[in-house]
Amino acid sequence: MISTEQVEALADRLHAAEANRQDTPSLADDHEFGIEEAYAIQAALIARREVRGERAVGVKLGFTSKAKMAQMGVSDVIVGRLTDAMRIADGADVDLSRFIHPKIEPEIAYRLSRDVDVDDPTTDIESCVDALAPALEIIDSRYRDFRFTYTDVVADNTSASAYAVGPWRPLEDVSNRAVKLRVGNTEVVGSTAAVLGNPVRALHALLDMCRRRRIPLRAGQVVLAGAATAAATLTAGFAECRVAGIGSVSVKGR
Ligand code: OOG
Repeated sequence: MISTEQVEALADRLHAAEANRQDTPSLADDHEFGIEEAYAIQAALIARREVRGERAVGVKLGFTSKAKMAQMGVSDVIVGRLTDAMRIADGADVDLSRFIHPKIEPEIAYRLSRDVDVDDPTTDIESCVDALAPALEIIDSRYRDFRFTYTDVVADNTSASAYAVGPWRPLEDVSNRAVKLRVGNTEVVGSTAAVLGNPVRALHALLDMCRRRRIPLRAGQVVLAGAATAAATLTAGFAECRVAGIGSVSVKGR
């Protein structure tokens, strides 16, 4: 158990790591805290971003695929928050010096068409989305060597750092589409089925977590359903996520 003061102090530590692009050891090395407190640290981190003038624009899921679970040794779905400062336009340059050790992941994004009443047990989350798109997420753990525990990564806003969304399109079944992540000369191939069997299931997992963690979901927000493959190191040059039948989205590392 940690005190409210410690929650704030640990949020300061993660916030400074991000601001100074200087990694920090796992919080779990010298603090014992549970998942509730981890989400409290995450909320305190987001509050610091809001004080800086940033605005919540969506949420992201993590560890919705076995490849990611195996890569990071964590086996429970997690949720983090996206702000407007994390948004990169499709095709835009991304300055790599703003990160510590960025990695990139191919994803499916959903768009919320209305506010979601997370407290209503009859809420039909699928009826609250109106579009989907290919997406790229840049993760940049604030922890040294991406070494963290389940509670650490939740506290660190699930490594959220930046994201880009391709052209939105009407909803359709995307349960088994080939996914190609290209970063420079490296190519990683996977399937949307890696995301909980069907990315739409990520929406259901999200609703459940937002209910428990008091995270609001608002019209217009973006939901990143989680990586369909293991993450790749983000290097200078072209990076692209292409999903069969859905299209592509890219960024350019500089
Ligand atoms: C945590 C974030 C994982 C995903 O899509 O599974 C994630 C990390 O690996 O640093 O975003």
